[in-house]
Amino acid sequence: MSAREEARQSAGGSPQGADGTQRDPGATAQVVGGPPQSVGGITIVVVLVLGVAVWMSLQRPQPNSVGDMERLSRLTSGLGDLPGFRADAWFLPDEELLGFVVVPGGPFLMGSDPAVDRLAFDNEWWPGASPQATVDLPEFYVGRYEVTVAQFGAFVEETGYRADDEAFQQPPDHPVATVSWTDALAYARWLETTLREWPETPTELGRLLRGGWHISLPTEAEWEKAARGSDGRIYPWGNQPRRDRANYAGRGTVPVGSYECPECPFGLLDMSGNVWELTRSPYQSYPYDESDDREGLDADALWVMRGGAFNDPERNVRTGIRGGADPGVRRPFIGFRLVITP
Ligand SMILES: [Ca+2]
Ligand SMILES: [Ca+2]
Repeated sequence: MSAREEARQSAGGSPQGADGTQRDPGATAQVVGGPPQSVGGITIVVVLVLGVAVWMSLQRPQPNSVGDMERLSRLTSGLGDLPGFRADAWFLPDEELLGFVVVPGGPFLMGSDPAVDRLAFDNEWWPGASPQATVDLPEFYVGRYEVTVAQFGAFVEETGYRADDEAFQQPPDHPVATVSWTDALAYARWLETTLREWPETPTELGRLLRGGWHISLPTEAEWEKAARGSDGRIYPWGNQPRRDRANYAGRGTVPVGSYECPECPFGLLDMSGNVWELTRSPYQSYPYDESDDREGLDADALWVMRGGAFNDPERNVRTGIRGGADPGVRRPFIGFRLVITP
């Protein structure tokens, strides 16, 4: 048994992760603990980062089979009238900022207080006197919706990127899933370049991207602030679970934005449920600290994912939930949304 499995077992929660050790899609990761930092670990991280860089370069446009390209052409050419999305803009949302909304700079309450949130897992508590902490973030932009099948399909069609066929099994306006952390970042990088160069990119977005801002996955702090705003609420809409506000405890994904949520901060939809959302934060114990995100990683590293999915119980769609995904894992309940940050 690996150290991580032991940590999972001893956590008292479900001992499984989204790492292929469990086939039941309802059993999503609850991860506790992590390996100690070490010099050897840092070396492995360097090797890992280089390995990923080489692997990414190999993933750059490669022709897929003729059959693959024909299938993808059919996918996107048949989507000309997808309501709410722009066929002329890679099926991004038909909104002023192509679906991105601003999250103003300022502090928010991160983590979970088990005295307030009785469903909180202990990996959501901060060490020390208070189980929650105030974290201050500068302004950033976040997608109102999860990235869709059509959006990811447009990227694959345009670049020949090798994705898993399973990513295209759901309807075009559903969140894309069965994508890995690497797939998600590849899409983000492509979209950043594409929108930086496109003459029709909305002025505000173009200004950001040409000014050096980047499109990426959110950090888990960015994700959590976007999901719960500044008042420490347990769910995006308030402190009680609501089946009319998010797709959870169900059987499958639904089109993004299907559940209205007027109470949700920043007008964001599906932060809870539909699909788990990958972040660019490695799984580490709290206190949350972005500055050490490259330390202590080794072959056991996980990426934090947030928000729960269509097949999770209410406990897993709280704003404080922290799941973990192995870097290469692709699952039908794990997807992502994007941010634009300085
Ligand atoms: Ca979600
Ligand atoms: Ca960290």
